[in-house]
Amino acid sequence: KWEGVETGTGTGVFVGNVTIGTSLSGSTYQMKDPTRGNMYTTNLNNGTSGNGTLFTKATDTWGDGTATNKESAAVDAHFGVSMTWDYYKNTYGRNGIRNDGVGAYSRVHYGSNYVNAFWDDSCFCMTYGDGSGNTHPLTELDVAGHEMTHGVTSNTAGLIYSGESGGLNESTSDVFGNMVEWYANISKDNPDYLVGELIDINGNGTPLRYMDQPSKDGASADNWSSTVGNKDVHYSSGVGNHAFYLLSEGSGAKVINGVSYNSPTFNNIPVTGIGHDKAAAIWFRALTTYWTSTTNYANARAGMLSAATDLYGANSAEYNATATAWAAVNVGS
Ligand code: ASN
Ligand code: ZN
Repeated sequence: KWEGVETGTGTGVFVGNVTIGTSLSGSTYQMKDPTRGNMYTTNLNNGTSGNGTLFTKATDTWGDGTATNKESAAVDAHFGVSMTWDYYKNTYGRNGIRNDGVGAYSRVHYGSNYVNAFWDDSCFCMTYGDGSGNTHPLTELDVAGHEMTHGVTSNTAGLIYSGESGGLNESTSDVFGNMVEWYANISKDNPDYLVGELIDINGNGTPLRYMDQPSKDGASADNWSSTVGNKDVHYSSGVGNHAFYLLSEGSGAKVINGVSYNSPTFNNIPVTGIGHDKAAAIWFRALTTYWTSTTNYANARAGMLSAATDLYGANSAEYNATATAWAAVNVGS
């Protein structure tokens, strides 16, 4: 600990009670973390432009877990950036989104009834709405990891946000968003292969997306087809999400942390998983070493095979599982 660096306590809407990195300026605490690239969190207070106002207060205790307390969503967002920062740093040695030690900031309470969250390269920041009725903020951990990963993708492969490369871009954000959940391992937000399962974006308790069988959302693709690149990138992402699930957990039915999954495959090709940590390591190496702005699903498979060779060897179980997982979503054979 050094001058000005503090550890605060917060209660988020989704994370529950956590410690967050803060700082002390004079006698005022700030929601700003010098230990993670000075990342900070601001209040847009229903506005839709500008940097927002840095969260500050006289005590280092933030939020109460309710969405009406404006600090609660900020605690979730701030904690989400912390865990994403720590995941990339401690897993891959990546020092922030650009690997330059600079933290991205978060803006919460964007607009009114805004049911989305987004990353913006130009402000190097992410933004969260308060959801339907302004009572369902979008500040879940896997959403924070998803949005920050858009920054990582922009600064590495640079996958163009349309067609198959756009689906792969979205899938990369879903993959690492969920990896952040596994890394943080919070009991109030159990790690899973679902995206946005706590934010109740559909109003009926269902998640935004499912990686085991993406078509469960009613729109996403389970497998590659020649027209999959015509879908919205949040639906063509299903091909990549399904491949990641299969590479991690394998095909068929499974219960993990109390959640039931079922992952049928293209042509019933059986897949044996290698675990999400190895699957993510192969994905990350492909993203940062082999993929380019125009990488489609066939190229994604090729890049991951090269990455698997680098990490585990040419005839490794991990290489073979990567080949089979992509074949099982109709990419290569
Ligand atoms: N939440 C969405 C996403 O990160 C926003 C968008 O459509 N770009 O993909
Ligand atoms: Zn996205």
